[in-house]
Amino acid sequence: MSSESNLAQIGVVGLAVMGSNLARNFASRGHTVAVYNRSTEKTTRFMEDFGETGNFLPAETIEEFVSRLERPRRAIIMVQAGAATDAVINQLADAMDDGDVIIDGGNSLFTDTIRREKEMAQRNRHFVGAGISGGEEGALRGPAIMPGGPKESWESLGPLLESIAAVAPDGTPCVDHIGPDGSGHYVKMVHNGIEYADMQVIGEAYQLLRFGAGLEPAEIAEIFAEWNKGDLDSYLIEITAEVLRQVDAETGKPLVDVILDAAGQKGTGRWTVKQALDLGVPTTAIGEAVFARALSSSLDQRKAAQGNLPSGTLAGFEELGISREDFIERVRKALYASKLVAYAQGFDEIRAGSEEYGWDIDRGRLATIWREGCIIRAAFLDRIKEAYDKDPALTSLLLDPYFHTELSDLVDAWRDVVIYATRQGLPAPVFTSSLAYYDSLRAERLPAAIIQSQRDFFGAHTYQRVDKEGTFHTEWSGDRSETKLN
Ligand code: NBP
Repeated sequence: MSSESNLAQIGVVGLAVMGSNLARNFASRGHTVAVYNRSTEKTTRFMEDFGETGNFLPAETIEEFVSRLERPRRAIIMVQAGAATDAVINQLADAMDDGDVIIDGGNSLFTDTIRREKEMAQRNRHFVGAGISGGEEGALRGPAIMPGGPKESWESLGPLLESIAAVAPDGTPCVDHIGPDGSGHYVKMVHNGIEYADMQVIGEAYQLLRFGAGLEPAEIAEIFAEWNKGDLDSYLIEITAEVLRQVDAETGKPLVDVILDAAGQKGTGRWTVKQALDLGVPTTAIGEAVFARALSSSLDQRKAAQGNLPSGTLAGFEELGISREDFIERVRKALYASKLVAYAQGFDEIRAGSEEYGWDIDRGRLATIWREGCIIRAAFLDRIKEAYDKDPALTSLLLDPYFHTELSDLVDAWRDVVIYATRQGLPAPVFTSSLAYYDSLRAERLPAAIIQSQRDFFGAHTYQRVDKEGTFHTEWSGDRSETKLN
């Protein structure tokens, strides 16, 4: 019910799926919510559909919308990332006053958020880039929220955001101030990168069970449902079991068999990898997952190659000499180990970003707010939280004593599965590259010494020695003597 007399505690701009669900979530917690959308039809439809379910104040112009907010005004933008978000921020800033707060809840690139916060600070507007995860359902019932921006804004926004956020099993709301300026959108970006890797490893496990062990989707659904009761307990495993049970009404086939196997992407996975490249963080699991989606969508190339490239001699499942039950369990372990690598790498990228941009992100607290509401919610985030709480400077999650013990139990099966996948000609890029990452991390010597020699050979790029301080160059095209340069 709208009323001219009251003012709204919060406003939502953008009434597509995310904005309308978020507005409904705020209203369901007893807040009065001003709502505005560029095209008025959406606002009208929103009021027709949901106007009676809460206290909404609809507006037809930005000025009217702003006039309906109590001070300091707080407006959350849920529109397309990029130019649309910039346009709305500027319209709001024009209509608002000093000290008002503009929150961008979309999937904005964190460097845009850094720029926008600076621009808004010059105009005495508080700007908060808040990563919001959980999709449509999360927005409506309780998302995980990752706000950056000034600490003062968090003080005024915190209680409002806590009221709509998901709640972890121990009662903690899944929202926390991540750090200054773009840190909220940065961690949301990495969250999405981890999500790409998590989805891909589940896909790889499915592929091995389906085409390696020859199981039907409904049987794999039961296996995933079982896995969901143990270490792999997570939203993504849970929904995959549901997906695999789904039968296409038109053909009677498992739905997964009639869906085109070309994965889409909107960009946050790609951003995570680009940023990782810029910071020199080896997020190989996320990178492979992004490339796996790109490869799946290269339909012309795939069509040209299907049945057309030599496979070499492949081993059938039976020739592997293990029982189906044993294979299933090894795939579970390989999935768990690869997933650990993906999360460890994602948290490494968060530490690197935090250092680069001076954000001081607490990784334990971040793991806390990913335990509910968001797409990567998983039981083992409790363990990640404990690991960073125990040692905030942990070099790699894989070195935490709990995960170290888990890995001792997983690594043999992981190696076996990578061998089996290769012998069967079934692609498992994240399983495989994560194992290579793991072995690289634990190796005493890497072939990088060869690379350093090559670089010195053709480009005089110099090298360091293991046995003495300094920088050295060998006269490769001369007498091959070594010079110490400093
Ligand atoms: P969309 O990303 O599809 O954006 C649609 C909204 O943007 C509409 O309200 C549209 O208004 C508005 N808009 C556009 Br387009 N250009 C505009 C402009 N120049 N000025 C004002 N408004 C403009 O909506 P969504 O899927 O609800 O997502 C909203 C945000 O949340 C996005 O940043 C998205 O990445 C993020 N997000 C989405 C999900 C998800 O699961 N979908 C999850 C997490 C985050 P109109 O009606 O007048 O065209």
